[in-house]
Formats: sequence, C-alpha cells, structure tokens
Amino acid sequence: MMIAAYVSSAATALALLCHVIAAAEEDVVVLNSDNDQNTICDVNPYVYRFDCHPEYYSSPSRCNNRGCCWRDTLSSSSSSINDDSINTIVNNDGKSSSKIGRPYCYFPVNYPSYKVTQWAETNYGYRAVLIKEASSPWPNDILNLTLYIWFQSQTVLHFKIVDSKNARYEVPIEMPKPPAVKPSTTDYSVEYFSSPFGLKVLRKSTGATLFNSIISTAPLIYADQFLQISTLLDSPWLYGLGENYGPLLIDATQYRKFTFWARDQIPIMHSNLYGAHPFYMNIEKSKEAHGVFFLNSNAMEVDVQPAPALTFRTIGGVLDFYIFTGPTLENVVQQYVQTIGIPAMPPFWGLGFHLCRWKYNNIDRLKTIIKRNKDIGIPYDVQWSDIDYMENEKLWTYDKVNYNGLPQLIDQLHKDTMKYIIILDPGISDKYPGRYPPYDRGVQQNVFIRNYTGHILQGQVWPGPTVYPDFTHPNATSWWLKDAEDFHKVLPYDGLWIDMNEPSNFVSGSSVGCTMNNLDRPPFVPAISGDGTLEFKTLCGSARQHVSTHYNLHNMYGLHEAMATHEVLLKIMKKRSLSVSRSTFPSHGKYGQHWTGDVRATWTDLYYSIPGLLNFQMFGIPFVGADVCGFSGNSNEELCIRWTQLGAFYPFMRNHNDGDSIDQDPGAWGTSAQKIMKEAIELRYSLLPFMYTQFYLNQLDGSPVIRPLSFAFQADVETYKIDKQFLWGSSLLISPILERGKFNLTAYFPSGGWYDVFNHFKLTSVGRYYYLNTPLNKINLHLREGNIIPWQQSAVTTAKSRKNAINLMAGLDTKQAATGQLFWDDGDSLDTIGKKLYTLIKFTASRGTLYGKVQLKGYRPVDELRLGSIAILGVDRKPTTLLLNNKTKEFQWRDDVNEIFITNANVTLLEEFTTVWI
Ligand SMILES: *[C@@H]1O[C@H](CO)[C@@H](O)[C@H](O)[C@H]1NC(C)=O
Ligand SMILES: *[C@@H]1O[C@H](CO)[C@@H](O)[C@H](O)[C@H]1NC(C)=O
Ligand SMILES: *[C@@H]1O[C@H](CO)[C@@H](O)[C@H](O)[C@H]1NC(C)=O
Ligand SMILES: *[C@@H]1O[C@H](CO)[C@@H](O)[C@H](O)[C@H]1NC(C)=O
Ligand SMILES: *[C@@H]1O[C@H](CO)[C@@H](O)[C@H](O)[C@H]1NC(C)=O
Ligand SMILES: CC(=O)N[C@H]1CO[C@H](CO)[C@@H](O)[C@@H]1O
Repeated sequence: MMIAAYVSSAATALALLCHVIAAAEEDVVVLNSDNDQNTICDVNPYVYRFDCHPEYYSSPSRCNNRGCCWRDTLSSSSSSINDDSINTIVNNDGKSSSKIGRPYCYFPVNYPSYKVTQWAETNYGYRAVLIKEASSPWPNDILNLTLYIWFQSQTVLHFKIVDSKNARYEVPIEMPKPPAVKPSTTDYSVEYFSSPFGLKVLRKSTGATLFNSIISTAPLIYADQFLQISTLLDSPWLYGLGENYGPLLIDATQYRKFTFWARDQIPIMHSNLYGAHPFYMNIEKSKEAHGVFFLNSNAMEVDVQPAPALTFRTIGGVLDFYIFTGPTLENVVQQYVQTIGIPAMPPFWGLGFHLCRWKYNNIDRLKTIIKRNKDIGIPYDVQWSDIDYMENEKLWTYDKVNYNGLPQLIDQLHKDTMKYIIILDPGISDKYPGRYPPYDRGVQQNVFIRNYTGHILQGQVWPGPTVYPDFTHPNATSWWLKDAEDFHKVLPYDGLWIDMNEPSNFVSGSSVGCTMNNLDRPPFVPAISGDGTLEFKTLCGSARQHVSTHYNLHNMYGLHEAMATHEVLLKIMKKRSLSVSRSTFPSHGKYGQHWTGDVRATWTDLYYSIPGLLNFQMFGIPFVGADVCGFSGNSNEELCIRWTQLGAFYPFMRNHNDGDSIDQDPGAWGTSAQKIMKEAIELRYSLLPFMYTQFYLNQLDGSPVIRPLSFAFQADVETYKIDKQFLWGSSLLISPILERGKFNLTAYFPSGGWYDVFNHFKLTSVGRYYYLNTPLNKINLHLREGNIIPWQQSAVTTAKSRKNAINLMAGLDTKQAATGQLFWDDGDSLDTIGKKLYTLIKFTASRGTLYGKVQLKGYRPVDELRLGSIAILGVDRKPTTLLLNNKTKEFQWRDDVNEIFITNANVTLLEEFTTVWI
C-alpha cells in the first residue's frame, strides 16, 4: 500500500496525467500550486478534458457558474492525437448528446473534490472516509463518504462508496459475499491518492490499469442525484456497455456516449434500448483482459473518450463496483457471470426452430401457416402467439371467436411433439372492474404500481388504459401465479414471452402525466433518446413500488417480472421452460432468456444481430436470438435466406414478424428458398447435441455459449474487431454472408487448421483473410483442428431428432489429436446437473486411436444412445486396418482430404468405445 499525496497545478497537469497513465512507480508526487485560471484550464492533450456540462445547452456562462473551463476551439496543443472526432461534437448544441466529441466545458485541474481523512485496513480489505469541504454546484452534494474495498477473491475486487451518514438506495439483487482473501494472494493491488481522492487498481503481474480514478481533471462527484466517477483505461479496446446496437468493439480512440434507461425502442445506434448492462471489458495493451461492473440501476450514461478513459454518470444509488481480473476475456465473463448468477439451463426443445408472427389474426390462418411449414418438412419445435390471440388484448384471455379451437390446436401440437408459447404484456386493463379477475384481484392484493399521491398509476398499452403490476411487491408473484395457473388449464402453454416490460407506456408517465418533483424532473437527465424526460414512453420516476421508487427500479422492471415468471413457470411446469424477456438487467439470465426486440428486416440489422448476441453472452444471458428475417418492415427472399442461415447458429432461433409485413415463414417463399431454409434449419438440428453441450459448460462456470473470435484467439489483435464471424463453443467457426447480392466472402481465419464442415478440406491459416465462395445456399462453417463434435441426423422436432444416433466429426490437429464431449440428459427435467441425472462422455483422439469415456452415466435414454457415423479428418496416412472395440470394422478412406469414415459404428455410447487404426 502506498499513500501518495499531491497538490496539483496547471503547469504540471500533463506531467501528472502522464505519470498516472504510464503507471510509473513514483510514490509521491508533490507539485507546486498555481491557481492562474488560464493555466488550470490548459488541459492538454485535450483528450484529458472531462465533460463538466454533460446536459443540453451548455454555454460559457453556465460553464463558468460551475467553476469549469470553456474552450470552443482547440487551443494550440502539442497533442499528437488525431482530431477527427471533434467534428462530431454535438453535445453542446442541444441537438443530440448521444454522439459526443471533445467537450467545450471541462473540469480544470484542482476542481474541489474529496480528501481521504482516514484509511484503515480491515479484515476484508480497506475502509476509508472521504471528506469534501465545499459543496459542488450539483444539489444535495454529499460531503462525507465511506469507501469500502473488499478483496473478494484472487480475481475479484469489490469496492463501494456510500454516504457515511444516510443509507441510500442500493440495487436489490443478491450478490455473493465470499470471505475475503489476503492481499498477498490477489492478482490485483490497490493504491490511492489522498487529495483529491482517487483510486487505482493494478494488475500485479504487469502493472496494467484495471481501474484508475486518479485523474486530476476528473473529480469524483457524489451528489444525491448526480454521481460521477471516471477511470483511465489500459487500452482503447472495449467490449460491453449494453444493451446497445452497433459493432462489437467499442473503439475508445473515439468519443462515444452510452445511455442506460430501459426503453421500448427499435434498436438503433446511440440510443438507450430495452435493457441496461453497465459492464465492460478492456483488453489491456499486454493483451490480458479485465472487466468492470457498475452495480447501479439508475438512469445512467457512460462517456468513452480517447485518453482512453471512461466516465460513469448516474443519477442515484451508490457507487458500487466489481473488478474482474481475467486474465482471459473468457475468464472475465466467467468471473462476472459467477458474481451475478449462472443462467438457467434451457430445455432442449428451446434450441429447436421457433415460429411466430404478430397478426395471424385467426386460427385458420395460424393452422395454414403451421401446416405449410410442416408439409415441406421444416424442422420446427415451437409455435408462438403474439398479442392477437388475446381477447381485446387482455392478459390471460384468448379470443374465443377468431381463435375458436386454440386449445385443441395446442393439444395437436403437443401430440406432434411440439410446444407452444404465448406473449404476455405487463399492462393490465382497468376497463372492466368487477369483471376481470386479474385486475380485481390485483387491486385487492395491492400489487399495482402507485403514483406519487398514492393512487394506482394508469398508463396505456395495447388494451387501452392499463395499470402495471409491481413485481417487487410481496403479493405479486402469488397474484401472477393464480392467473398463470388458471389460464394454463385453458391454454396449456409451454413457455411465456414477456414483452413490453421496460415497461412500455403509450402515454408518457401516466394518463395524467407526472409531478414536477425531483424524481420526475431531476437536476440532470442522462442523454437518453426521446423528449429528454425519464417518463418518455414509460412510467413516472415518482411512481411508487414496494421496494423503492420507479426512479430507482425502472431498469429492473423486466428483471423483476422475469423473476416472478420464472417462479410461476417452475410451479406450473415442474420442468425447465422458457420465459423470454425484452427488458433485462444483470442477473437476468438466472431467470430467463432474451431476444433483441423489434429489429428491422434490413441487411444492417442482420449484421448487428451478431454483436448483439455476442454482447449478451458477456452479460450472462446466453440464450438469446434476433428475430430471423427481421421483425419490422417487409423481408425479402434473399435477406430471409441469409438470415435463416445465420439464425440457424443463434442460440435462440425464432422467425418472427410484425403485423403488417408480408409473410416470412419458410413456407411463404419460393420452392428453392424453402429448400435452402430447410437445409439451414436441418443443419442446426443436426448440431444441437454440440450446442446443448455448450449450455452444459455454461452451467459449470458461466462460459459463453457462442463467442467472438477474440475469446479463443486473444493474442491475435486482428480478431478484436471481428464481429461478422463468431464461434460456437471455441471450435466451430461461422462465417455468414451479411450483404445483399454477395456470393463471395473474405473471412478471417485465426492461425491454425480449419476443416470445412461440408467438404472436409483443411485450410491451414497463418492468421489472415481468405476468400470463400458462398453461393446462396451456403453458410460457411469450419471445424477448428483439435476438436471433436457430436451431431445427430435432423428430424422434424427435437423430440424426434434426439432419438437418432450420435455421430462424431473429429478434426485432427498436427499432432493427430482432438478432444470433445457430449452432455445428454432427458432435455427438460429440473437441475439434472445438480442431481447428476445426466450422462457425460468425453471423446479423445490421439495417435491412431479415437475413444469415448463415460464420465458420468446418470441418464440412460430408453432408446439407448448409439454411436452412428465417425468421420476422422486429417489422418496422417491411409490405415490398412481399423478396429472398433477390438473387432475389425469396415471403413472408407478419402484420399483427397485424408479422412477415415465409418458409416455406422453401431455401438453403445454408454460404455467406453475405442477405434484404432493401423
Ligand atoms: C464522517 O462520517 C463519519 C462516520 O459517520 C464520522 O466518523 C466522521 O466524523 C465524519 N467526518 C466529518 C468531517 O463529518
Ligand atoms: C397482500 O394482499 C392482502 C389481501 O389478499 C392484503 O390484505 C395485504 O395487505 C397485501 N399485502 C401488502 C403488503 O400490501
Ligand atoms: C394519481 O392518480 C390520480 C388518479 O388518476 C390523479 O388524480 C392524481 O393526480 C395522480 N397523481 C399524480 C402525482 O400523478
Ligand atoms: C480390447 O482389448 C484389450 C486387450 O487386448 C482389452 O484390454 C480391452 O478391454 C478390449 N476393449 C474392448 C472394448 O473390448
Ligand atoms: C445395431 O446393432 C444392433 C445389435 O447390437 C442391431 O439390432 C441393429 O439393427 C443395428 N443397427 C443398425 C442401424 O445397424
Ligand atoms: C471472384 C470470384 O471468386 N467470384 C465468385 C463469387 O461467387 C460466385 C458464385 O458463388 C462464383 O461463381 C464466382 O466465381
């Protein structure tokens, strides 16, 4: 521990900054004080100027009133940093502050801030008191703070800054409280500066910056409704900060602003979207990685600037941070997911193909669509209903006129081993008091959100005027259960789709608006899209929920609904199910799944679906998909083909369409398009044993199910920005076409050998782009050498495909070795992993043998589990003999690709098997 004190000044601001970012080992920096306004404002390079007036309409006088510096032109500076990004400065002209540039109004050196007055070692880490003498210009500045630092584990540091005197709202989710570890055992070390207060967390092994708020031009601000802390980044390579729409890599050589306020918003760039995940990962200059999670549920924004640095700016709660040291990206995600909670294991059928659209409008149409897709043999597990199945859009009803016979249709689906999922919106109609039990019981049990003056808040959604359940209320889950149970007896659904849960509201705030108090008109509103108010398209911040105000809980509405829905489904189904939610918050994965909302039927949305899904792997919600062929607007045949090919590799594959667009289910297109789509979905079904095993691995440690290339090739900088290709597990590389009229692709192949899954040719890459011929009927799929994947012949449902033999495809590496595994259980029982009701088989190939070893035999399918074909790719020489379990077995040899192929091994997988080639 070192205690460094300094008095900063203008002339040396740069030196200090450089000292900090270079992480030099000087303990104490004592500088001369100099309060000349011009020099304290002379912050160069300008990338160290931190925004002092983030709200709309800044001006020199507003800036001066805040005690900050105003420069609307670049002062002559010796900065060598490319100045392109200042052309996009729009945050100071009131147009849009989601895109930002260099701030005009920024903090001077020496801005009044906190001093450390006590610093004590504790049995968990440190506790410190931070005192500020003068109030900042933000109302209700809190002058006495306590900082707690917990050495939570070797790889996880937790620190929190709270008001020393008064308890403040804290995010009501359960976080683990492991025993503290000794500082000598951690991967990180902690330093601080006393005055102004700043905290630095370093990676012990390299000195890399994991967190560093010791920035003389970025003071800590801690007012009741304005809390801000900045940190320097180790490098400009960032991932995370969701839910957002855009490329995977956030390039911190540019200015960017991210906003976090759950909103019913078609995914577009630079806007707050459905969910809030204040978590980022930073790949360090040395190519190790760490992650930072800001546990805060208030409206928030994050500024990224090319220092590189990042500023968290929130309007409530406390500053509560978790730092994860990795050092691999994969490890960071594991550490984060283990902290917020391991996701729910999906049922196997959830991995099948799902079909939905808004406005089938009647049962005949629905039947026609189901039939035409089954008639052409589309593998198809789940049919969904959007809101048009309801009677007047009322929850827990179905339209007995237009959907007369819906219960019988569901019975038929069940007979065909298919499933059925219905949509629910949280808004409950209040139009039928005394005649609509969900409303009447809700009133009686007090479960609806109330407005500031204590009346039930009324908004407006599909059914017209609606009230909103408060899922934090102790009566809410049993209230929700009652209707869910009763309705399940009427319509035996298999899963629930919880939409509109930001929550969405067609009138802002409530049918009578909101108050003008500081929860509805806070002194600062992050740069969220809309009209600049928090209540835009949602409820009033001043609305009251059981646990706290809507102001505090808004971003968690979807999470709380998912928690209640998860519990309800467990009670009704007593099996694994799906509850797919639009709005999400950290820890959501424990309770449910996600789809990326109302994406448009465009090529751009096709592309951005990939980074969207990869982000949710990092956010601990691996079961995620985008609406295949696009939700809004008319799709077209080529787009829908390409989207079906890519969607076949989403963890969650659902073709879903809005009400007024043309049909886009596979059966709607021409014969050749149908055939291509069918092949793509069959390809998916055949690979589900492998995908399901990835979900098992996710259960063990939170590992992603699909991955960016960088996760598997972190040493290769070229992979960091790649978000048009991705991996299943770390062994199957997917390289889709994402552009119209394109039949050739330049795809990146990280160094190593890659087998084309279709023609089995091996491409040996030195880490560069290759040209792939990709006609309309093709998606590129490559098996990374050294891996064995289990697969099955496809069938029309997963219930049927699961009965087929397991086949193996082994891609040998240069040492003639490969490994893989298969997880198999009954597909939907609860906690089969905890109860060991599963079978796990490890496959190993090594120097002329390939064998399977049963690690656990906790599940024995009735139909046995047989080994079908075996393909061994990349064999060094043609064998003369092949033995399977010590008996000679016929095999085929492909000379062009050096492959052994056994058509049907036909041995049980529940016992060890061995293949030897001589
Ligand atoms: C700050 O709060 C702590 C805890 O209540 C108290 O011990 C300390 O005296 C306070 N310091 C000041 C300067 O108010
Ligand atoms: C829960 O509902 C009951 C009526 O069933 C009501 O008496 C009670 O006050 C409610 N609980 C709360 C905390 O509002
Ligand atoms: C709360 O709702 C009642 C009934 O609609 C309304 O009269 C009152 O003005 C509302 N209060 C606020 C603060 O919106
Ligand atoms: C194959 O033979 C070896 C020794 O000859 C024996 O140890 C092994 O158990 C046999 N394996 C099977 C699967 O029969
Ligand atoms: C597999 O072997 C069993 C006997 O062990 C036999 O009954 C069955 O017909 C064989 N299946 C195939 C597809 O060859
Ligand atoms: C330049 C080139 O290789 N073009 C190929 C693109 O893809 C089409 C159809 O798949 C091929 O016919 C072209 O030769």
